Amino acid sequence: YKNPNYEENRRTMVHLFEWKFADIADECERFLGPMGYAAVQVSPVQENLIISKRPWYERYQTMSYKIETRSGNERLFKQMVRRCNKVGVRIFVDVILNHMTSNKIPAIGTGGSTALTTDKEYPAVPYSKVHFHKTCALKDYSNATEVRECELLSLHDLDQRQEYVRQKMVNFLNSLIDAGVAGFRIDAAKHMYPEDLEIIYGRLKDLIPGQGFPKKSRPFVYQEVIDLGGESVKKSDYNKTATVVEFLFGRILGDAFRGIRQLRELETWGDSLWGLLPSRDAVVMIDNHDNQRGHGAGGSSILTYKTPKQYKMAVAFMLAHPYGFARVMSSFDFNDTNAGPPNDSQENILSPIINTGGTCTNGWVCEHRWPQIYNMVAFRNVVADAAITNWWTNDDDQVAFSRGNKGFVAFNNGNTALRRWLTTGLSAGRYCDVISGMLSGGRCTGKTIDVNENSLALIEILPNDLDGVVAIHGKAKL
Ligand code: ARE
Ligand code: CA
Repeated sequence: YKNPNYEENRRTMVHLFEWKFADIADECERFLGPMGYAAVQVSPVQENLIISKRPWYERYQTMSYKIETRSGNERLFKQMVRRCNKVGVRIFVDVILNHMTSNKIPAIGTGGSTALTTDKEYPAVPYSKVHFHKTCALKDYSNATEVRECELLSLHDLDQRQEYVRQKMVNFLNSLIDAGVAGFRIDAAKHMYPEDLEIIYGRLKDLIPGQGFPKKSRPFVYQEVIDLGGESVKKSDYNKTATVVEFLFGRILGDAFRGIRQLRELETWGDSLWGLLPSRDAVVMIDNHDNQRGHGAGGSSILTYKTPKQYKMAVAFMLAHPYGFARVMSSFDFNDTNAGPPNDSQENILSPIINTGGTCTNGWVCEHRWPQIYNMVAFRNVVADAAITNWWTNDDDQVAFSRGNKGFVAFNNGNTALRRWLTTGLSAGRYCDVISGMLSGGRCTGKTIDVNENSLALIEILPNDLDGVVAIHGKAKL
């Protein structure tokens, strides 16, 4: 379950947080496919509890496995998957297997299902009291049994040791595979036993060949196990056959680009001495839907779209560096950390509106449409598996490196100018910096960088430049 099933020459997934299925399908066709994105993570598709004022987190309160949420119904879901697969963009679904909603108010779901949560009765699955662990509050993360069997955030905790429960989950996941999805984010995996999850994964179907997957392809699985160290449950308990979301990644890079650490420290980035999972086992991001708003883990280290200069540098570093399976976050704008996505007076989610320049409005941030980000998605595709070479640092907050002879990137996170001849690894010629602009119709809309016969180029990044990074690669040569 460690192969993301990406199409050749695609390497980056984007989380279109709270997007509607129809909008995702449009986005695959008009933007993600052409720009080289590999996959979309969609918000939970399983029916959720309707909570007043529609906070984003209602989608983590499951009512049933019916595909019906504010993002759309089963028909729209299937259409989206088909349309995205057709343009080479895979769909990963965020699935909640750990728990069901526990809210007491008359529990009504987005698909019209009801539940009697005080009795743990969910007739639309159906689950009843016997399918859950006994109620206890999860308080002590040093006690592994409590982490697995007590209630996370007082959400009723399903018992995945039971055949009946497993089979309901397997059926749900297999129905998504039938629709053509390529994998799953396992929400709250830390709160389920890895051996139970293994059994569930083992019963999943192969991906369906009809939508472009080679025979015998297994679903990609990335498990949410927040492990910043010091707890009883560890990420290393989960990476035997599937991948894990590496939360140290965004915290450390957040600190680095906030200036709490120095960029020069990143010379060994990705090595086990950082305490990171092996690269092939790790899904990585700068921020996610939780920690961009103070939920989950990472706290004040986490960078988000709200500090764009540093954020773009951190995302560029993630995409320039070979470590991990990269995920780009795509947000809606918020001030209230509970607020859900932009919606109309009927509480229908609004569609993003695309400006002529390609950016989004109508309440959506669309980081994935920021040129500095999507041009680095292309960079990652171009440099592919080339190793890091020519690491350079001023021994402070300026660093640069090549990806073999395919790409070169430099960062200035300090207060002094970077103006220096650096080895790029690239062949001689004139290149277009894909951060300040891009190659468009044979012309460069940003800075040009000349690489001489010795592969050297004069690299200049001033402290007050709009972006603290420059990047060139073999497919942006003039
Ligand atoms: C909401 C309310 C709660 C209320 C609950 C039930 O906020 O007050 O008790 O509803 O009525 C999301 C939101 C929650 C929300 C929940 C359900 O973040 O606020 O609760 O949806 O609507 C731990 C878990 C990790 C989890 C984080 C949030 O280990 O799995 O907490 N992350 C996932 C998702 C979330 C989602 C859920 C799980 C639940 O990504 O979006 O919650 O489905 C340390 C530990 C971590 C711990 C972290 C925070 O770092 O190492 O393990 O993460 O602290 O406690
Ligand atoms: Ca559990």
